[in-house]
Amino acid sequence: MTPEEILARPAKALTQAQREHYFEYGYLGAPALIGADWLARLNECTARYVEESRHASGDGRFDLEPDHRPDAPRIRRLNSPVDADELYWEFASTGPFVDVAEDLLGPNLKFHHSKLNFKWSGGGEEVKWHQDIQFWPHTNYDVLTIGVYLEDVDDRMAPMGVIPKSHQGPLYDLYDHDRNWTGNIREEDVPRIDAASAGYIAGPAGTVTVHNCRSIHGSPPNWSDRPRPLLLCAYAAADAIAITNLVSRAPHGNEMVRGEPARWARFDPRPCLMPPDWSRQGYKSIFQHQQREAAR
Ligand SMILES: O=C(O)CCC(=O)C(=O)O
Repeated sequence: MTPEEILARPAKALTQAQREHYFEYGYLGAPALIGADWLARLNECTARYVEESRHASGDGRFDLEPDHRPDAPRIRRLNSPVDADELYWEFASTGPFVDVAEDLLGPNLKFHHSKLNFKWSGGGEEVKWHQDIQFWPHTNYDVLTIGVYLEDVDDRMAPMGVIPKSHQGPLYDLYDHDRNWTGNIREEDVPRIDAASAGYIAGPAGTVTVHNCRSIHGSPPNWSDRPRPLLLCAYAAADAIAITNLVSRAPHGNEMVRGEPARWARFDPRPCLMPPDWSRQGYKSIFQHQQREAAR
């Protein structure tokens, strides 16, 4: 569907101005969109995983910072929360994210994957500038990621930043010159992206972030004294078909969450960089790639 066709449909969760902002700038922030009930359930569940992480090794469910300790957890990410706990799947497949996705992608929707980035207090690691679609190419770019801050996030807590209108610009090379996947835009390309123009999305707990899969985004280290938990779920229009098998073995990868599956794949002529073949070694998290831990 074109943006005009999508905008002509009645909105379910967003205002018309928020939808228009997404199509024009490639991202949006919707303050306090997720209600107190969902937040309380998600936070109660998340607190259990923080407890579990104290004795985790960091090789599967959790991505941990190198100095994580049982008495002082430092979690970068809970990988694929929808597979860890039924509550996260209930939220991702039936909660308000699905309405947000419908407002921006139309009525036929697939879930792709999820992650819960904690960005711990006292220096929780930065996410360097990158675009998502090179990690998981699809036949077109009607693919986006929706996030919700589970706690209040102010400007000092490393909110997510997005470069306005970068979804309409080029896709960048996320390999280094030795053809190693780094998962971030090369240093030499950063001056081209106008990082000073980034819009940073802060807000009270329940604030929703959305960014298109081509939008350049990232976030600085969190030097505040509070973690910044951001639950992220990626969705695709039903006719955007994943080109790689990244989520093909995930229980909910490419699962329809609303509407009808596509009978015809839709192709966008703009080329997409292909990621490495992660089917043998498995995908490491963006933090491990960007911090060059994946090759160790
Ligand atoms: O957590 C963030 O600030 C950004 C997350 C992100 O871009 C990612 O995990 O791909």
